[in-house]
Amino acid sequence: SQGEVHLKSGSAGQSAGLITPTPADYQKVYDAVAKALWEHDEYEDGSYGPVLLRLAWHASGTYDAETGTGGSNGATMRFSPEADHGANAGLKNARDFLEPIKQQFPWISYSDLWILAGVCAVQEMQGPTIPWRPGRQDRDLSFCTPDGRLPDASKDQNHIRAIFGRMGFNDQEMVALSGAHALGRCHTDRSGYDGPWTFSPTVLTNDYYRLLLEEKWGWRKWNGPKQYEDLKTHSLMMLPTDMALIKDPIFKKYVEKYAKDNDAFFKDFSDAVVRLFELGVPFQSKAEDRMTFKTLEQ
Ligand code: ZEM
Repeated sequence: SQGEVHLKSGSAGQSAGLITPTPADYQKVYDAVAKALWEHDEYEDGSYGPVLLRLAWHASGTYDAETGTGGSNGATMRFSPEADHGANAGLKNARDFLEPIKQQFPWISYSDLWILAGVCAVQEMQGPTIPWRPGRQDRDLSFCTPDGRLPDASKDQNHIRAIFGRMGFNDQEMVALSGAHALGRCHTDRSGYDGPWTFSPTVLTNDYYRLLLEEKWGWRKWNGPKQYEDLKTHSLMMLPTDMALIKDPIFKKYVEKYAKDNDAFFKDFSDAVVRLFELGVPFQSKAEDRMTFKTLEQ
């Protein structure tokens, strides 16, 4: 039945056979991801964390509440056509990063591993604890979702509401999830956009909201897609969808709240990410069965 897997002897349970992995087994996977994160600080701004979080988000964000299709169950981004969807450009870096960990713990599904790695990325980048539970099963390419389910950064608040509404999120959750853009950067060879949102792209803070409100933003003058730059340093960026969060009065109220209160952001971000990461997963476990991981530092 679901949850029972073949644990290699020595890797977790002492004897080979069908047994259910324990939270301690999953903590070992967490630790391996966290260790690899710290070991591979040669990547970009010093961490694979942002791109790992983006992988978990793009695996989850294909969910369609009406048909129950998409979501993190399946890890169908391993396959064409989903791997080649424009929105997923660059995420091979994250999948390849996790491959040795999948080899080390062959009993975990890719789909559980990708989401666990997203949790690990958030926590190791000093974000809030993200409770997690296993139960995702890998599926074949016939479960790939059609292109176009992930948000298009050139659009406005109506698009944000349409895309995240399709997943079942409300306005407050949409703004809370967007705070992930404190992390990482845009790449001209992936999305076409360029640059980071904050000055500390490998530490999760509420800076995204503060910068949105406090900086002066103008269109960047360049040949790339329309994006904003901060007029003081010209080194930060905002996407049109980011700026929509302060153009829309309802979204803006939440931006103001999170800009003032990092604890409120962390709490709401964690709750919304837990929901995001579980969309469409046919769990047999209960919400109370979620486990929490210790960071390497703890
Ligand atoms: Zn993002 N995101 N995202 N996002 N995102 C990018 C990068 C990252 C949008 C979007 O178009 C883009 C959420 C919501 C939305 C992350 C996490 C989350 C990039 C740059 C774009 C264009 C990609 C590149 O060039 O590499 C849009 C339009 C969104 C909603 C309206 C949500 C929700 C996220 C997580 C909860 C992260 C961590 C990155 C940085 C990736 C990296 O490689 O540094």
